[in-house]
Amino acid sequence: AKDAFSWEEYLKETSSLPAPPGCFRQARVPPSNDFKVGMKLEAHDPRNSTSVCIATVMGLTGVRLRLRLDGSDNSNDFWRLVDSADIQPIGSCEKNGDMLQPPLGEGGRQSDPRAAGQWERTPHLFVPPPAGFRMNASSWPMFLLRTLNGAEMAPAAAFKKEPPKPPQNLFRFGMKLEAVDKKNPYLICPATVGEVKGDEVFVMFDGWRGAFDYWCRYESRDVFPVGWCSLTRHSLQLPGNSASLPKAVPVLPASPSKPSRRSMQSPYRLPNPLPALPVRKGVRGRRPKSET
Ligand code: MLY
Repeated sequence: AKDAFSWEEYLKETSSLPAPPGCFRQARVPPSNDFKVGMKLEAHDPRNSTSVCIATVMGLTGVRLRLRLDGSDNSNDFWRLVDSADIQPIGSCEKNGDMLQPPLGEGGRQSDPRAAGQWERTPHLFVPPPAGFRMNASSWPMFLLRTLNGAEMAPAAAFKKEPPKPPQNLFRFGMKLEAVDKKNPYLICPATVGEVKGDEVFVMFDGWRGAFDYWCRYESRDVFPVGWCSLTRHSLQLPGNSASLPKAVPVLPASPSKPSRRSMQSPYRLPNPLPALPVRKGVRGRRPKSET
């Protein structure tokens, strides 16, 4: 179909190359997603990564899980790959001699005055109390056991081993990839490496004028090789339709020898007629802005 996104055509249109798979901390062959909605597991609290909480699988998208910490509201859902080191089967925490924690923050129950002083005494299991549950130290453990008892726990075999880090940052300026939009983390979008600095990579979302761009480490689990979404049957966003260039084309470019980051972004579905934009060429030959 004309409006279906094709990396093959897009790479041609933008004279760009995909980042090779060896750049990424992702399995060469994506794992299967053997989770089911409603299953419970243990997850590191994204807002407090040292604490491990009970979470429920709210949805499946490709090989990612939409997770919600039990006791947290629906505004703090987060997404993890089935081979993420941030998730583990129920019981792992106890096995390791760690304590399960209630989720942190406004959505969590820590702010509930009824909970004051209770959490420190919470045993290894934590499940949020139902509304109106009156916590007291003696009924709490029983409640936890009963609630987990009725729940389906994700089987150990569903958790896949996290792939190893590539030995070094192999990303280079201008390479294309698929990346999680951190502001809308259910979305994976076409993106371009805008800069590389040490172990960090600047991820630029094609056609979004920089509004969603971010720096991440090269071994981030939020970046994927071109083709990943199609391979894992995750939906891939279209590039944005903004030209990603200054609105007014400067008469005299400030520094013609240094291509701006923005000029790397690939116009996709530009308005017709096109504004007089500098011709994008020689993407492959360009040097990174900074390699130090
Ligand atoms: N409604 C949001 C969605 C933006 C998504 C951008 N990603 C795909 C880079 C907005 O328009 O701000």
